[in-house]
Amino acid sequence: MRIERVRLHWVRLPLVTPFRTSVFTEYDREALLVSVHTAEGVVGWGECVAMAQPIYSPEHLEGCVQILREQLIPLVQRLPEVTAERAREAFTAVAGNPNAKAVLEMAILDAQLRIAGVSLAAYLGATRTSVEAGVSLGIMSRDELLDAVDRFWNKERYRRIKLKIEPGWDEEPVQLVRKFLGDEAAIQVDANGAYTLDDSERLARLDDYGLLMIEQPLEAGDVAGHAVLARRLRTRICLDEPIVSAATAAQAIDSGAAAIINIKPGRVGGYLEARDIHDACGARGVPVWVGGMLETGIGRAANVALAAMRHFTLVGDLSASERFYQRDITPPIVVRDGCIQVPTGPGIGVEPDEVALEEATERTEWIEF
Ligand code: OSB
Ligand code: MG
Repeated sequence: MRIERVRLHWVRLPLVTPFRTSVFTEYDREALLVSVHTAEGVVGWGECVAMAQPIYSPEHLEGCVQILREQLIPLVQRLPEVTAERAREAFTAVAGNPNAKAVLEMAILDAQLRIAGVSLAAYLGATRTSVEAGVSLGIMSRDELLDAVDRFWNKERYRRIKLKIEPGWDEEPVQLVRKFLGDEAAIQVDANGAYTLDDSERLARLDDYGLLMIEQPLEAGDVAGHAVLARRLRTRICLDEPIVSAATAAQAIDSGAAAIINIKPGRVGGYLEARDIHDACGARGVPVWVGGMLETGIGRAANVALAAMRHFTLVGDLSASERFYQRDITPPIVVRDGCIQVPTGPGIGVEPDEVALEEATERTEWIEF
């Protein structure tokens, strides 16, 4: 494959409702799409899931743009033959910056698979043709929360509900939703690092509600603290923020800090590392699930393909486009009977809708190879 040029697309999509976590509130999804244009006449797409501000992770969108322009794209320009596997190898010359690496690797992989006529799911060795939908619900009022869980669990038959929590909003929403949905409902919580070990007793109160897991109770840097907390809780701990590679996943598991791993391709540097984490966790008997970053249809479709792999036995943050967006930039990803079909077309299996993309695009930039 030969790349002729790359295009950066700055897009902004308003969220249908604000998304509030313990650390940020989003009103719009500002995303960066990367398209790779090849001599073979094929275009590959990637989505950068870094946020506009470095709050959930140290990266931010404009930082990613700079790393792409000054570091990663030049590394790809120097490759005699471009493949996602070679780009990934070349990117090891740059420390960190997983979201920037992931978007370029994804666009290259999409182009390469389109040329080969292979779907991302098939390339990853996926074993399912559809995946169960899960929804992540932000911090909101009691009434809004009951409306939301009624919609997603009862009406749309999503298979799992995740509640964002923080000190002061933890046992209350969990108790409310458990009572409303009953004992069978699959419920988990995500604190985005809002607690400390001093909160152990308060977190242990959540043990009475039959949660699937608690995600990232302590700050990202405190992996060892999670191992201590795990001994104080019956609820299993899942790590998100600090897991950046198969090696960090293996260490978190082997040290007792994590019983479950949330895999986000952006956070770990791409779909190839995500696959390796899936394999490492599978080898340890640790279940994994695909996390979400409020993706547009581009990232969402690719995440669905990833979730179709064997060891993704827990429901991911995989929801319909309409959960976040009135109008997605691709034909909408839909949930039917609580499930999403795995795309079967070449590459990620979806493309932007030209009109919708145009409407959401604030500016673009071409980079010649
Ligand atoms: O911590 O899982 C998280 C969204 C943005 C940043 C961090 C997180 C999230 C979510 C997933 O909870 C939301 C989704 O895409 O469904
Ligand atoms: Mg999380």
